[in-house]
Amino acid sequence: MPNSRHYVPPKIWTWDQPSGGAFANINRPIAGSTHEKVLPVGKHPLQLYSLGTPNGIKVTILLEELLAVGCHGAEYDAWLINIRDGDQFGSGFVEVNPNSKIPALVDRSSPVPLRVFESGAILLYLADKFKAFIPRDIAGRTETLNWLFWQMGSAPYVGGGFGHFYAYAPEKFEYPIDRFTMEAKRQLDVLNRHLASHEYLAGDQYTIADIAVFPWYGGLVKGWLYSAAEFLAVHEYSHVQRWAEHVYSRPAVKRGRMVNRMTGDASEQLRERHDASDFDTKTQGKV
Ligand SMILES: N[C@@H](CCC(=O)N[C@@H](CS)C(=O)NCC(=O)O)C(=O)O
Repeated sequence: MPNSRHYVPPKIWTWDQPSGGAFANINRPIAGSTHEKVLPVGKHPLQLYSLGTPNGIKVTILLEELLAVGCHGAEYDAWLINIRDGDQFGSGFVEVNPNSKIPALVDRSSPVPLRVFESGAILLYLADKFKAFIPRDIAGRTETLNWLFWQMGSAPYVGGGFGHFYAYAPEKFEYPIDRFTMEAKRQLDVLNRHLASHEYLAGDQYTIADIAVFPWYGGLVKGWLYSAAEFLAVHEYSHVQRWAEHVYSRPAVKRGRMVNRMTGDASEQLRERHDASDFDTKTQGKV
């Protein structure tokens, strides 16, 4: 890789060299599929194609929460999309999500299957469909959507910005690390100030806003992301810590975090989920 201090951008950028760093092998400047691959379909109404990343587990946490409150229509098959192997560029996946990113959902409960992509859209779709984890009153719904969309717009600065340059880039560059650390800490402070006087993000009810925010910012303060807890001094965000602990105490959150997971403790990795009993019998240590 050329030294960034001496890099002069050419007139027109061309894709002619590996960019270096983690994920370089899957990064492409063009959309569309790279190979033919039909997606599998299981027995349940909802078919989820995903991976246990912060964006992926938002959806499995909500699905487990819905099942826990008795929404049987939320039964789902969760298929593994291994993004490091390029599964997101298979033709079947691209038909469900032209943006080639997990998570993607197909609702097959009506005669014409409905595709839903973008984790925020999936959370809102499921919450509306089952009338759960989203307040019915306009003020509560609006505040939930405020935080849901805040998360969708903010987290890319944490993942694609801070996490990329702090943990994944081929070298440590001070400029982007400074820039994105500043922004990640500012976002944590936004949450911390709000949670100082609110039990949950949208008020006194646990909603899809908490489910969207927890995997990213709960993950940061719990030290799960980028080995960055000390660097970001996450102990300073005591209200976020309190809230994250509270959200994580929910059994459905613990189950949702296990689905499609490929890293960490083997007993917490349920690579695919097709039945509620899979949590007891099909985790990595057991298969
Ligand atoms: N805004 C999207 C972001 C999804 C996303 O970035 N997914 C990542 C994994 S967390 C992915 O599939 N990356 C594969 C790739 O970039 O090729 C959402 O929230 O659904």
